[in-house]
Amino acid sequence: MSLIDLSAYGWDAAWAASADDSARCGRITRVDRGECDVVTSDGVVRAISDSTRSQGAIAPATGDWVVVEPGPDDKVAIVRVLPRRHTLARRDPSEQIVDQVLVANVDVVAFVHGLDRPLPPGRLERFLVLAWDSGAQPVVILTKADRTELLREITLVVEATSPGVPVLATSRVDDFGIDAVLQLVAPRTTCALVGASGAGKSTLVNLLLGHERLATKEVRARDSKGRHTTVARELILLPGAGALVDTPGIRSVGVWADEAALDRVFSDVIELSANCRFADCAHDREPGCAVLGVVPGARLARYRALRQEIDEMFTREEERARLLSRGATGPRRGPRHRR
Ligand SMILES: Nc1nc2c(ncn2[C@@H]2O[C@H](COP(=O)(O)OP(=O)(O)O)[C@@H](O)[C@H]2O)c(=O)[nH]1
Ligand SMILES: [Mg+2]
Ligand SMILES: [Zn+2]
Repeated sequence: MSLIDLSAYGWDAAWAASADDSARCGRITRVDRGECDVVTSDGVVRAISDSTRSQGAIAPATGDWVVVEPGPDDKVAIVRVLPRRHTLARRDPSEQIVDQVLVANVDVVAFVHGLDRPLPPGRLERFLVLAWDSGAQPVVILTKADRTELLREITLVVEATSPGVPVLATSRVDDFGIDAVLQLVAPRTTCALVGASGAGKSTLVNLLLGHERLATKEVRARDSKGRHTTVARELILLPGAGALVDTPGIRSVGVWADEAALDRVFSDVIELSANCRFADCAHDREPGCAVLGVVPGARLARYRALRQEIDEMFTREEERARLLSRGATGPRRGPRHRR
């Protein structure tokens, strides 16, 4: 008799097929200090990553489905990470030349922003590139709607910056907009909340859970900066709905993505460029450019800068692949496609 129904966490026939019949499987709900919490059908167990046996290069991440075996003490050992579906990743802020998986097996990536502070469009675009690249559905959630009189205006600007991305607004006052957020977290799916510290992510989780389950802290009134209260990426099951992943504030958003993700974020540029006179138009000062003067210059400049960043990422990755081809381990992620 199992205590926990893993299908509520998204376990399905395809996951079962990718594991051994006899294997004991579970989902990582939290990673900290080199250990993980893994929810299995018998309950939550503490797990260590058995790096000698699991694929050396794959560090388990919150959201991963894993195979576990009995380990030392009362812990279990992670012996295999099942092949990931959609993965939210960024460029590793410390190593720079590799990606860092933030959340594995995610269906919806929600960028959360608090309306008590301005939203730099470049930051929104960077998050959206990562979100589109994950393969999950990107969403923008504007929290603290009670803190602005310009909700409609801001929403319109954000929508114009995020083609194809639903934009929701919420407030803890009267639970404004919470039902719409709940709709994003369908049963057996996983929704990750990402954004700056103090944006209101943990508050949102609490509102959705209907009780104070996570610690939130007052932001400093002086500058609206949040203090880091959420320290680990944590997967939480919403009764009757799906799973939410609360994350600590993300400061650096190094882009690690295919150009296709960039094209999604800047689909206005891509669509217009079909009418540029030259096929390789850089939308800089070329004659017959259909983008210049239509897309705001600042957005166009950010597009060019992100393109260059992605180009440099490929150069670094190709360099790394060359180095690795002489060594033992393979790349962490499948090959990417340069256009
Ligand atoms: N006025 C207002 N404050 C909010 C709202 N949601 C969150 N906050 C406050 O914003 C601060 C940061 O919230 P928290 O959920 O910890 O942010 P996190 O770092 O993204 O998890 C706390 O003081 C919350 O009480 C809201 O809808 N309206
Ligand atoms: Mg938090
Ligand atoms: Zn052009």
